[in-house]
Amino acid sequence: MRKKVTLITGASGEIGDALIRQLLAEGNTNLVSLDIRPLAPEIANQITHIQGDICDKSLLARIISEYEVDIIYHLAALLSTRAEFTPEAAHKVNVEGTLGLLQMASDQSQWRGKPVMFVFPSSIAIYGIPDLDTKAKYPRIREWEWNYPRTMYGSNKLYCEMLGIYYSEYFRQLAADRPVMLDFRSVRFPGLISAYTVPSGGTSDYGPEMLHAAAKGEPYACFVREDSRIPFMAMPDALKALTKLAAAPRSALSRRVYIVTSFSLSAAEFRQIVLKYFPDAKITFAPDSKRNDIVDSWPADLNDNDARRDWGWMPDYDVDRSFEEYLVPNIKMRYQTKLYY
Ligand code: AKB
Repeated sequence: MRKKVTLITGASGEIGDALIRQLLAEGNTNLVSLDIRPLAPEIANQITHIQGDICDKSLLARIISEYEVDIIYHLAALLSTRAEFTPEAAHKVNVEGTLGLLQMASDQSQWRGKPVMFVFPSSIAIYGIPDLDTKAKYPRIREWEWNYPRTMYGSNKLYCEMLGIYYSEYFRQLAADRPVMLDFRSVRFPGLISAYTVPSGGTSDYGPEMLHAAAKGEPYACFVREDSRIPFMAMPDALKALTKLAAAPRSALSRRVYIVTSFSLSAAEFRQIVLKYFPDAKITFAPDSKRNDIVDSWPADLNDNDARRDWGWMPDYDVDRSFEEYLVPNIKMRYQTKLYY
């Protein structure tokens, strides 16, 4: 008998690392992780880790031969700024990697006669608003509005949402016997902020970078204008969204892709909050017009009513609580103890 497991891809990334720590703390021992990089040393011996490429089909076949994969948290991705420098490589990881995993989950669902749950973090990057006037006219965007991404990463995420819906609803739609299909569920995240990791390769990174630089006592030149505004969320709420959506009964869900959000800040407001906790921080603005254009095309705020109504989504951390109780104390501790990972 194969052991029933939860598979986490992108396990060494910002969300993956935090999710594994939370699942372990909750006593979940049936975890298998996959990443091109090793796991952080503190968790490496608590979970079966497979180091390899998400696009390696033989690796996925090996996982299936050893384990009955019940839930997949597919977190592996190349983020928006990095993807602009290597668009084809991003497409390979973000789209081909996801397609391979969807095919694997689809086969598994048929084999065992029960849907594999496929949980997928999508992003605010799937939106593309043409200009700042339009951005001001649509201050809280819904799931179906402005789905015109401008980046390779945003396009990849939007297409993968559609692939997930296809494999859950329409796969083999012309066949006489409809197979058991996977159960795809996705949340569109705003910019995420973790107290423990600085993201790399994203375009919403100026928020977390500003905060981490201040905590380390380093100067920071913010790469967007002071008025640039997007929504953000603290990492514990991101984990809550993923696990709560996974736990929701299928019958409660009216969509497969939901917006979730927490608070919206301009870069100037973000700086003000950081200065409240780190009054000596040296934060200046040196906008990079190209990266700023990407941020300008993302919504100022999101409307997550559907998630609230269908599966009781509600962030635990508003802006004050995020900084006061989660970000600032943990970041201070992290840099004081030099516990970097
Ligand atoms: C990025 O900036 O690419 C990500 C995202 C908004 O999905 N943080």
